[in-house]
Amino acid sequence: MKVAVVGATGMVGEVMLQLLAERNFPLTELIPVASEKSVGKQIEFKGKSYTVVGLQTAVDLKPEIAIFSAGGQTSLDWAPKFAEAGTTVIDNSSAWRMDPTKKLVVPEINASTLTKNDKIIANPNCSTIQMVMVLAPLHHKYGIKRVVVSTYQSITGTGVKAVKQLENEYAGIQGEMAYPYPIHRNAIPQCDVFEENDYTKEEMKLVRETQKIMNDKTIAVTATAIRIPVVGGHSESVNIEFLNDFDVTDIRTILHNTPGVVVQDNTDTKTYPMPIYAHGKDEVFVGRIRRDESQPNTLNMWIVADNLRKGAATNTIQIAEYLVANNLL
Ligand code: 11C
Repeated sequence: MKVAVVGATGMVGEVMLQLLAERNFPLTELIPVASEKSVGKQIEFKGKSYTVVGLQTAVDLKPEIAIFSAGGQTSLDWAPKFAEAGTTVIDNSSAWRMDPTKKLVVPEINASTLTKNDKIIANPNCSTIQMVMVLAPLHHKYGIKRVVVSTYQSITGTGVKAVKQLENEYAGIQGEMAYPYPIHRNAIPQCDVFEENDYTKEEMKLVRETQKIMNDKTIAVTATAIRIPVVGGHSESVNIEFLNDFDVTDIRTILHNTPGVVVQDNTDTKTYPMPIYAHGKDEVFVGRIRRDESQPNTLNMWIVADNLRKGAATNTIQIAEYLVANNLL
């Protein structure tokens, strides 16, 4: 199977390649693709060297799968061209997520909706993926009425430029800024740009993508997304109001039995999820599970995941694995 990785030299692209190798994805040919300035560069994959090619060359090679992580405009311009050539595109940008004709997939939740006709499949935003991984099994049992989420997001979500900004700030060097403010010793209450309603795009992704993935527009979500000087993963404080009363022990049991979710929750041993532990892992970690004593049927919890893994590359590769396993290419 020929697999193209579009954006192979980027931060997420590199993790994609790492995962394709780690998980022994059944590829026979890798086609690393990047923008014109990277064409001709060599990249290493499983001990072999590959030459980075341009987008048109990759389309012409007709890969079975093209994994995109190269920004929204590249996806809008090129995903249809790959699809027309018969390639199934799994797109990690926000370009196609809210298109009603495209599926927005977290494999553990809704991969079963995929068919051979889905030629462009959208991968959700990182902060949404880790949250719905926990919400979905609980919604199934108790029915979710409303979610209030505050995120504490890793600078890797912004990309290399942000990592460089933090390194420069540590070193006291004046350099290019990814954010409008210093990030070292700071918390910036703005992830991405503002929309007309004064929420950021990141906050609105948490609202809209959650409803689409969980296929339920009645779930009310409100979000505040914060950037913090952390690299290992995104953290989320999540307050969930259910339609029905619940049992906290049962909540822990449900999450314990959910594939891809790990419960780290013991106040006696000070056990709870943190980005330093989630870093480099594929699972979503949940802890600080406790009843909200201020109103009925409501729960608080803390969710952490590596935003470049389950939040991006892992979820994408899992979609590809599902397509292969179910003969959907
Ligand atoms: C962040 N969630 O942490 C973003 C990065 O829509 O795929 C991923 C943006 C996206 O800033």
